[in-house]
Amino acid sequence: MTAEETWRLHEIIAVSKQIVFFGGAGVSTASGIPDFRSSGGLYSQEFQGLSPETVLSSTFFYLHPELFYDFYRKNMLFPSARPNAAHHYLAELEKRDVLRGIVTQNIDGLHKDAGNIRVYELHGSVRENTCLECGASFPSESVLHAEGIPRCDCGGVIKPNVVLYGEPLEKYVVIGARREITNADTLIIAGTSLSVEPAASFVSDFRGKHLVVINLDPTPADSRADLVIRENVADVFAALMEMEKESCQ
Ligand code: CNA
Repeated sequence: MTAEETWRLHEIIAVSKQIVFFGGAGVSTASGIPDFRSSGGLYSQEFQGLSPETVLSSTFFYLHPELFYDFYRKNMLFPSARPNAAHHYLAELEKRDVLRGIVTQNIDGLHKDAGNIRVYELHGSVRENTCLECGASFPSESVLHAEGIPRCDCGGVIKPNVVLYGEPLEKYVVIGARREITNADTLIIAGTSLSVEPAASFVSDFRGKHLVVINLDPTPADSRADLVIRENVADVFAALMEMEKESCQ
């Protein structure tokens, strides 16, 4: 990343009062959680000849819960993952009251761990799990440490509150997320291929002044952006934090 890019991003953030961050799996790769579509991502692997999209579908969950959980525990739960510089920088922006909210496709809960409160988790969270029979709630540890299919005391199957392929997004989360994007003066899109719908299309609600894309690979939003940075998003925000610290001294 050039110093010019960091400076330009700093300038955009400095003149913005209503920033929204729209992120995806690439925000958490620096925390050790693989994404789907990068070369080392989950889509480059196969699970008993099945694609992750098939295994993570609602149909597969109900037809083959044991296989679903085998995949899910190995590939979607990362109990030791911690927020990286990108999560921490965004928590700082919310404290400064210039970040309206985070709209994320991630299910790892790391934005909340970093201290952000206004987080719209479009695809749910691995941290919340519900018994399909009685509605009781469970933490991710109950799923992680169960043998086979995790079950409630009532005998019901426990399901993670994540949006599986084939399931609709939560209406109230979508309404909140789209309202934030529509009212933002700056939208920062990062760590997402913008290929999962309907989430990806929400960025076209943006009517504000500055559109920034930070992503290792090209995205469909690049052509509309004022600033495109093709770097590791954690490195970008770490450099920005450093620059802002130095300029305060
Ligand atoms: P994706 O389709 O895998 O795309 C990730 C994008 O991020 C790619 O374009 C990469 O080039 C880019 N990228 C990867 N690492 C970095 C990095 N360090 N800095 C900058 N860019 C990077 O993932 P999307 O989020 O676009 O797809 C949405 C899916 C992925 C959602 O359904 C998620 O639930 C799902 N997912 C979430 C997690 C998580 O919660 N951490 C992990 C894996 C998949």
